[in-house]
Amino acid sequence: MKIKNKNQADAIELTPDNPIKMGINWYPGHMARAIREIKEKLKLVDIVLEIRDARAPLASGNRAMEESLRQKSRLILLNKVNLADPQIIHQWEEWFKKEGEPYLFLDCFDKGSIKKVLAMARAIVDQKRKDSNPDTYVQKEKLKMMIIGLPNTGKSTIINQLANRAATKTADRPGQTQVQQWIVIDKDLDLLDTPGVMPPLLAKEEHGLWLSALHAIPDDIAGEELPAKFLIEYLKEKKSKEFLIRYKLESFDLSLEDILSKIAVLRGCVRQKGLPDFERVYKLILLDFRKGELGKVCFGIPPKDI
Ligand SMILES: Nc1nc2c(ncn2[C@@H]2O[C@H](COP(=O)(O)OP(=O)(O)OP(=O)(O)O)[C@@H](O)[C@H]2O)c(=O)[nH]1
Ligand SMILES: [Mg+2]
Repeated sequence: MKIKNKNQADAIELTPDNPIKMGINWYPGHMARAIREIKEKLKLVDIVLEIRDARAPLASGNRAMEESLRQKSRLILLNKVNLADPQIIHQWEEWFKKEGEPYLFLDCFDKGSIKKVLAMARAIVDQKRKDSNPDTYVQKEKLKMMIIGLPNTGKSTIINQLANRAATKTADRPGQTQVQQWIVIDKDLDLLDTPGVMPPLLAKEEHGLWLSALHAIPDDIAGEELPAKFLIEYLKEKKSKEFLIRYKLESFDLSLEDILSKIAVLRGCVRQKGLPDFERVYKLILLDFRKGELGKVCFGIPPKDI
């Protein structure tokens, strides 16, 4: 696996012996059903909050939903911005502005951001009503919102933050929410939580690696080795200081194998006879990365030609 430029979608050179060539894909039958059920409920809601991961602003979208969503008011929420690289996020903000699509980068545990979500959603719904009925428009008090997005992007957590209580279950793994659930916040706000859904086919094969690293795709789909190796190459290229410090590495010039061996020794990941236990190292890297211990990241820069 060779990485040319980590900020670009075509970063990884695919080789015949690279299983990514087969495509990391996670689209079990229940997801097709979940997408169908989301589409059925669209007519019941005033606005869709589409939750993405701020660390992969396009790759964590869902092309399979685009056509249906075009008919609805939509607010794209790029969640977990506290784990994302601020410099690249700045470029994405410019890109979203140009696209003219309402969006907000947020850390949903921040109360101010959550208030902003509600204000933005209300403003979008009101504006649409005003535009379609300029003469008879009256502000709508009751708002119904559907929350959709890839698995593990923080949909249920955002609902709980909006509700200010544990109204729905959350977990730090994909696939927690299995069925749709209406949550009544107060007399003026109903929210529909939905199971996380993946697109049937990823736009780029590399997105499978990114989404596995971010844990939108479960580890038993992609395995841990490829996402962990991808992350090491990414962090080397990015010259992540946090990565060097965390694993006490003396330079970015070390080979992948040397880095894995050094981490194995440092963290005591050794089998009998002193052989390194790389499986444990892969797990450990993914765990550290997902907690934000390896620095702030963003996979992919905005496309130039759109
Ligand atoms: N750092 C950080 N973590 C977050 C944020 N939002 C959610 N999380 C964490 O992300 C994990 C997934 O949250 P959920 O709300 O269960 O995600 P979901 O999208 O409902 O997942 P599914 O139901 O599996 O589709 C949990 O461990 C949350 O604590 C955020 O803004 N920042
Ligand atoms: Mg959920």
